Amino acid sequence: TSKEKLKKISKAMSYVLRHRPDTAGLTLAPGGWVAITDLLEAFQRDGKSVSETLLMEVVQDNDKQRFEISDDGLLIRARQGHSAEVDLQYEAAEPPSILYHGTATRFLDSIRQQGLIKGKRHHVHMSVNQQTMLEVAQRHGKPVLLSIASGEMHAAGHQFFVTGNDVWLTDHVPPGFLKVQ
Ligand code: HQG
Repeated sequence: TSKEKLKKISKAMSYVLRHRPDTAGLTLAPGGWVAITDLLEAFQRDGKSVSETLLMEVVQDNDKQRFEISDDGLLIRARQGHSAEVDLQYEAAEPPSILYHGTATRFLDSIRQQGLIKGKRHHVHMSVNQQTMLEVAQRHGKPVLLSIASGEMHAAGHQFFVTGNDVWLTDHVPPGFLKVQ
């Protein structure tokens, strides 16, 4: 299957599983899960025919491993990036001492004042991988990398969560824990 086709389906899945399950007549169960058969039926109603094999190809080939299949193979969810109201049920975890966040230079003044805010998403997204974060940054403009004193934040009582694809999540990063690289 062509990369473009897989990407198009991945985007449609992200839209439903992260932001607007209602547009597909779906509800996210706790954890963000929906039945794979329900998702496939929703696509079919919408005139997009996606087979289960193709869906699995999207999940497996996905560059960022955005989607996760439940252990019993029946359910699917997006690992992170949601704006829809849902409890992803991630357990709090101790972060590495430094994490990175990629952003655009045009946001720096505001970030220096407010810190990193989650906006419409549930969390601020961070990673140990600087390259990944620079790629995220490029979506917004001239990229800049911020380092976050996540170890100090954790010691100060801030909660962190880690997803199955190594994205670290937290509610807010106050300016005092940030450094422009
Ligand atoms: C910035 C993608 C002004 C923040 C990626 C970012 C990621 C502020 C933008 C995931 C700010 C929000 C999330 C403040 C933060 N003032 N701007 N106080 N605080 N910002 O897209 O982190 O490909 O909601 O720096 O891989 O870019 O979709 O967040 O530039 O993991 O799977 O506001 O989305 O994943 O943008 O990206 P976003 P993000 P997918």
